[in-house]
Amino acid sequence: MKCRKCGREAGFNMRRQKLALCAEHYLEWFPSQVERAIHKYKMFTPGDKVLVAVSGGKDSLALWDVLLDLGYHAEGLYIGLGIDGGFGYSRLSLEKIEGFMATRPGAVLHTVDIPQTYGESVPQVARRKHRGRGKPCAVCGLIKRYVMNRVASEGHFDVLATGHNLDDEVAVLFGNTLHWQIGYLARQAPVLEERDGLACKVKPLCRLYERETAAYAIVKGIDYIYEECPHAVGATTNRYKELLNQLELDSPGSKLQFYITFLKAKEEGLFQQAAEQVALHPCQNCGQPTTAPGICTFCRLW
Ligand code: Q46
Ligand code: ZN
Ligand code: ZN
Repeated sequence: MKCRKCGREAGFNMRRQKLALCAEHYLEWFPSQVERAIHKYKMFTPGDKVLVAVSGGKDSLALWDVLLDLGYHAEGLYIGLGIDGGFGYSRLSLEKIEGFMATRPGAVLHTVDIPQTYGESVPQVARRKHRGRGKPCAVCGLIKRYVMNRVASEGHFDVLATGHNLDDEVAVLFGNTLHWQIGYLARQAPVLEERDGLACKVKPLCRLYERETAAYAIVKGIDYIYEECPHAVGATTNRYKELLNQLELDSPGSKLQFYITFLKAKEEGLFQQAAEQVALHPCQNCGQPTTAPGICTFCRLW
């Protein structure tokens, strides 16, 4: 295989678009794809302040790296969940982020440590609340969404960017379709506009495959945490990912096709009825937007 740009030996083959590239040209191609998605979905402009949620994994660090290289004003946010899993998952994640920061002088990181700030780790709160049948993910998701939104609004950020890649998006889409969760389908999008104190959320990697973000991180020399969160083991989305990988193997490009045709159908008005939004009002305790009467679900947790 030869690189399409320079004819040298290609190390990367994107079968979905029959594109082979050498390492040097891969490092040009990947950011150009991110930039394309930012423009296509009108995510943000160079004048905007972007808060990137970083977990220490390949996707979020690759995203932060690309946004900084592209010249965007992108600050990081790390949420310490207090998850150990026998190998110090949270500690290791932060170490990777700090390692990344050392290569990026001037990069700004905001850190919110949940056990230090609220007195309990995510698994502890989940156990106390008996939510989610032994899995802290429901509580964790709620806490992360809350903290991200609070930091974004207090820091006057224009958008909150997450590292969700195409595989993540397609797995969620598959699950939502399998159960015809119309409300979730109506809300799944590369951009969720700001409303009533809820920060605008964007996913600039939504059209890039997981293996492509991993390749970018490796070639760029970004040291990221390989281990998944210990609670992700056996997650339904991982099973969907395996199924979809099988499909992709037989028919390259099918994941991207599934996602893009879904977005197109939505643009044409599918799910519009379900897109009607529940009214939000400020929580009586913390002022963050909520649909719950009186006090928000986050404040109720503590
Ligand atoms: S929700 Fe669940 Fe994740 Fe939180 S507890 Fe780990 S797997 S980190 S995306
Ligand atoms: Zn080349
Ligand atoms: Zn509240």
